[in-house]
Amino acid sequence: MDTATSPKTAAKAERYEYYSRISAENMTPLWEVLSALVPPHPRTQAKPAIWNYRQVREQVMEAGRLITAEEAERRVLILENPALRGQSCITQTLYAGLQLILPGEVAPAHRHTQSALRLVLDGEGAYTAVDGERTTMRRGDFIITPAWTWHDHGNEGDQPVVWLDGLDIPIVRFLDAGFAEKSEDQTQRPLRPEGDALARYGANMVPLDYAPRPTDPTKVFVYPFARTRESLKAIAHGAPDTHHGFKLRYVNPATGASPMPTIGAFAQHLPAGFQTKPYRSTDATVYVCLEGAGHVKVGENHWRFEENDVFVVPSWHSVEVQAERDTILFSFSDRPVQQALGLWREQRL
Ligand code: 1HN
Repeated sequence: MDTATSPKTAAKAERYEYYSRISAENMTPLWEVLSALVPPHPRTQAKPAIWNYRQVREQVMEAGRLITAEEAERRVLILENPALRGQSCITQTLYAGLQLILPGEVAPAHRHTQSALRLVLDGEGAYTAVDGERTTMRRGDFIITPAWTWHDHGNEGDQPVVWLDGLDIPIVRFLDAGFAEKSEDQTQRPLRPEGDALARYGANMVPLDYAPRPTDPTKVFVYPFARTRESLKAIAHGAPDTHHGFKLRYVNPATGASPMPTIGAFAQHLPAGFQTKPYRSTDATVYVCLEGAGHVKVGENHWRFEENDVFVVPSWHSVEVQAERDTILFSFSDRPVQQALGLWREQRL
């Protein structure tokens, strides 16, 4: 039969002619896109990816010769998911970047509705100030600047300092809920001495009249790595969890919720030689190796990782980690958002 005039082809041609007519009214047929709209399981556009710090460190330093922190406002190389180039995101919902601050520089004070975390990777002597209190940035420290908190950074030491930024920029962009404001003061005047928030809110106590709402971010804006590391080492007895090793989540100590409502953060210790069983969850996760080295399999990708390497596990991709040495991984994801909406799922494979 002549396919050009078969009844099936004629019906299709009639449909397409119809689609083009309704398109003029900004309408489109659901039945052509339905299965893509409600897939049987997450089909993310994001791809697994890794950034080897050893390979990119020199390019981060090069930015320090091209632009000042003040001129840039924030001197950051954005880590873009290779399948989402141009969108400033490392996953569908999260942004990540490597920020450099040189000795003597300041990154001026501002605030925005986006929430941010920092994970200190390289160098010493910098500080971040959050709502009037400074914290000295030490390697592995997990520091947060919750939504609408004033924050600025400075480097009063003699070494370049690099940290990983993680922000909920794509989430806030999706919701069209972004606001930002620059401070008149480049650098915030300290309102409290360093360590005040940790003493008031991070020592298993809170001020007498402190009654946070369940979604309030924590007042503890720094989780020193020395403490995290001590806990991870102290719980490493008995059998590690088959899929996670010895893994803890960071919390707002006053509520038990995640430190910020949009980003969850985790730290895990994998003893030397330990291999995790494959695991997947719906929260695309950014991992950073703080100590040790090993191999990771994400979906069909195999990589070796070492200290300061950053890798991404997209939604519903299986992840398996093999630790060559005693290894500590930091990770963050949008899990609290998915849990609040009743969407989060995980599977131990
Ligand atoms: C920001 O405020 C910082 O404060 C870093 O260090 C990265 C990316 C986009 C928007 C704001 C910072 C950022 C950012």
